[in-house]
Amino acid sequence: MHKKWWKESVVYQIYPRSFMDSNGDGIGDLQGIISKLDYLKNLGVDVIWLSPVYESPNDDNGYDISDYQAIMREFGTMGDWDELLKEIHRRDMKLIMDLVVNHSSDEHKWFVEAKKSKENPYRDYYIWRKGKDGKEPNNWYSNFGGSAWQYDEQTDEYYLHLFSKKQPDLNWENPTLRNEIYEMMQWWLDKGIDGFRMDVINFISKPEEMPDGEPKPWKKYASGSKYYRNGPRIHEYLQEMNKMVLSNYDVMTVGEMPGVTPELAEIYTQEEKKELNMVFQFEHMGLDNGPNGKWDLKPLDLLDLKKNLTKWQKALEDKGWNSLYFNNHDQPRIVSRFGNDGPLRVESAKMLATLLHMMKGTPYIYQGEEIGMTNVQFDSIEDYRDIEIHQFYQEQLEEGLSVGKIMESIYAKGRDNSRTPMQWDHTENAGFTTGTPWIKVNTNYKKVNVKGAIADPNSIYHYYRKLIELRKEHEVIVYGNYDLLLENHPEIFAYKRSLNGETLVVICNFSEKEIETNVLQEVTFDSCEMLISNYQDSDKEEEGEMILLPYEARVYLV
Ligand code: TEU
Ligand code: CA
Repeated sequence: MHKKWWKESVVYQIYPRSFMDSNGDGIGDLQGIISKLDYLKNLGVDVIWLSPVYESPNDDNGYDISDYQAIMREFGTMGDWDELLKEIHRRDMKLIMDLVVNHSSDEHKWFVEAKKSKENPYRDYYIWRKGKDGKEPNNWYSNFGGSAWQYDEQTDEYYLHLFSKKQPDLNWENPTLRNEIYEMMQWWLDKGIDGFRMDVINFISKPEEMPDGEPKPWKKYASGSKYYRNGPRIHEYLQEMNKMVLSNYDVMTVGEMPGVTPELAEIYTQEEKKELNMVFQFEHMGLDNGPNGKWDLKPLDLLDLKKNLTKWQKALEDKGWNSLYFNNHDQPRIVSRFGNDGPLRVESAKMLATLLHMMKGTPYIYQGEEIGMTNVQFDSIEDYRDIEIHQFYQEQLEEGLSVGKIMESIYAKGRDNSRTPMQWDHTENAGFTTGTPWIKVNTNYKKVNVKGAIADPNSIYHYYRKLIELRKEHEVIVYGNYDLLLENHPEIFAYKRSLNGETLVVICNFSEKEIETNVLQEVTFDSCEMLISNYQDSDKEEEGEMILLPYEARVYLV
């Protein structure tokens, strides 16, 4: 058990565009965030992760950066940012920034230069290839649809973009580029930030040859992910970054890593390897995907979730560290996805929170999760803002799918589900802006909002506060080992945590039914204290038998 502040912390993610607008232009901003810091402090979070606030043409809402050392004008100024950091530190919280260095914006000065000629000193900052037989250099598709290569007439070559064509991939093979990035990171760290969340950081190393992906006969392009995820030099780059930059500061790092396995995560996060503190894995977020990926809908089988999360808990138990999340700006709202956003919204949101926050790892809360915000359904595609949604919509239409079918996928999985404005109160636009919001507010804001949640002692918000408080009171929640209970039960997710003779038992009913269980018989106990539960009148167990109400969650200290 190696103690670290970032293991004991709870992180809160802010998506600035949608958090709080201070000047009525309909776009969240830094002064808006500053005005809500007391709210976050009262919730009890320790670390704030800010999604990108850098200068950007906003093709992908700031994940396309045109200047890594400037603040997006819509969000404020560097002065506002300095004030934000100061105000966060004054409240004894920490700030981590988003580091998006797999790609830049095509409007970054490096790329503007690189495009000018093959001899330009910045040319090699990006990944250029000649075409093959008048076509793209290989058959990879971009994660947002279409080819991953964009033809550039001026120099008669293609550049690689794993995301939109306005997000050209940076060439990490080039040591000058790597140094440039390390210096930029250092510049932010010297300003006093407390770490980084690193965007698709396991994509930065690509094999020189860039082989074709395996094509599906009916598709034009194929996935190259096998070649660019966890690529040949990835550990070398992360170790270099750690040595050159991170090791000189007491900071936390979390790498976003689609396609990471527990075996790889162990390497990425174990201390001796000197790479990162933790990673965001994606396996549990893919359990409701059909064979054709995220838009192909499939109901969640609880046994899959139990198996998956348990695998991650066990794999990183002694070496490495887990990050715990159900939500972020790319994922639909968890209460709509794995819970019930109708009559049992409050119960199921609390149950899901219990399940996650009692596991071993650092928990992440995404803005609005703490009040049980839900998915949205806009009637018109015009109301959606996300580039991924629009590219998906266009491609599916071209393939002949019905609008109804396409919208069904967007309603379930679209990223804008989590990007609607934060719901602060019951006034117009949920108190987010006095102007016209850049994306529509969820119509349920009169019922689901911060003001109401603070006033109601039984709200999801107060439940989160309690969960965070418990983490500060019981070491077993942070450092205890994990073991699954009732392995094959299709509706109950139960586990225990143990540390120095202390045991925590976590019991979650994932169904809308009452369920009788004897889970407590699996642990020997003299006395049992209930630490938290989401029903006030939980059935009192007799000889280990208990009846769990719909979505009931309980945590016992044995
Ligand atoms: O996301 C990376 C990623 O692979 C996915 O989560 C992606 O968002 C896609 O939706 C899969 O369907 C990161 C950022 O979190 C995301 O917001 C950015 O769009 C992306 O990188 C590019 O920077
Ligand atoms: Ca604003």
